[in-house]
Amino acid sequence: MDENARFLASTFEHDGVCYSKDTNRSMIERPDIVNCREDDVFVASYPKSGTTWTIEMVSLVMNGGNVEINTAGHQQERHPMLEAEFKFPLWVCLAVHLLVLLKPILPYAIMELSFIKMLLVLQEIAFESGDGLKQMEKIKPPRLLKSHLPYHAFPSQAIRKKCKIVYVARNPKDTGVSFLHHVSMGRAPMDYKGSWNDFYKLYVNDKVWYGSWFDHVLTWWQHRNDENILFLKYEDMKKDPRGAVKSIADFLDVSLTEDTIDNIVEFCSFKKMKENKAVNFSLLAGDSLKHEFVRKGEVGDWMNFFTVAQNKEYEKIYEERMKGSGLDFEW
Ligand code: PPS
Repeated sequence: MDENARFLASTFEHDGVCYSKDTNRSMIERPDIVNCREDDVFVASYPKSGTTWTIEMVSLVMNGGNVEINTAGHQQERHPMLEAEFKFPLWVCLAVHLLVLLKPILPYAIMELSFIKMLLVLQEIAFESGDGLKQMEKIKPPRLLKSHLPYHAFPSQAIRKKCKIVYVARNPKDTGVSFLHHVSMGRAPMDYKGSWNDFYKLYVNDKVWYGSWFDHVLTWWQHRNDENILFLKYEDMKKDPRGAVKSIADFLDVSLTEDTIDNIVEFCSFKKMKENKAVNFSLLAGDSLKHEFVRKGEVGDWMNFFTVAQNKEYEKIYEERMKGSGLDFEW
């Protein structure tokens, strides 16, 4: 089986949108099953648009810039992805459960083995918070939650109750390149072994998780003026991170001192986020990943990947799909 066929075999489709099998299918089919509170806040996005970065900013704005809270646990535990439902092989589940049972009597030397440590972290982070629906019930309000769901599949209670939603979008070329690195990180389901040229075929044909970038971004864009939605762009955040923190604070009716804003910007800088174990995936996977999660964080990395022909084809699609939308990106 070629890599693209193997990738597609680990997905399912609903309403014409492709999803990873680690997505909660019942939630996609029944957006009304998610219990939302009026004070829930969401960060929504197409994958690889700067979601983790935005969540850190929103989270710090909500807690008044208290960075200690944000280093206490992995972001996935604090702000779970609603639709995540990670499915692990049976042997991993058995090994983790056995380890948890034996933990009190196992010698220190064994507990220090990196494989054992990894299983324990998996148990703490992935088993618990890898089920978004369960994890969100454990968090104290006001909750900040993550989702990559398209507007039509977003929890209907959140829309009806006018929960605040920060949507972040990134130009589709850099998003596509970042997406390739994500699916190729090395751990199933992110164990894609194809090249950029292979992945481009999936991307341009909307056969990647969460489907078409255009459908996703443009549908949310149509709601940009809804009172409960703040639409941000990754490229603007790069240029003016302070401005982004301020607009998030205004949107959430939080007043912050200038110093606090500076601290949030600093804590969420690319350099700091790359080192921050609570966001950079190193807790989940040690040093074994092929690509870092907080990888390059640049505008324009697509130029290192798109061929001239791919760029020409993509520009044409972009012109057609974005025409008249009033939305544009710098790349
Ligand atoms: S995910 O898996 O969909 O939640 O990924 P997401 O967080 O949306 O996007 C990951 C990309 O965001 C980059 N990133 C940042 N860029 C700038 N500044 C900061 N602080 C920052 N933090 C994360 C990250 O490096 C990924 O982009 P690429 O292009 O792969 O580097």
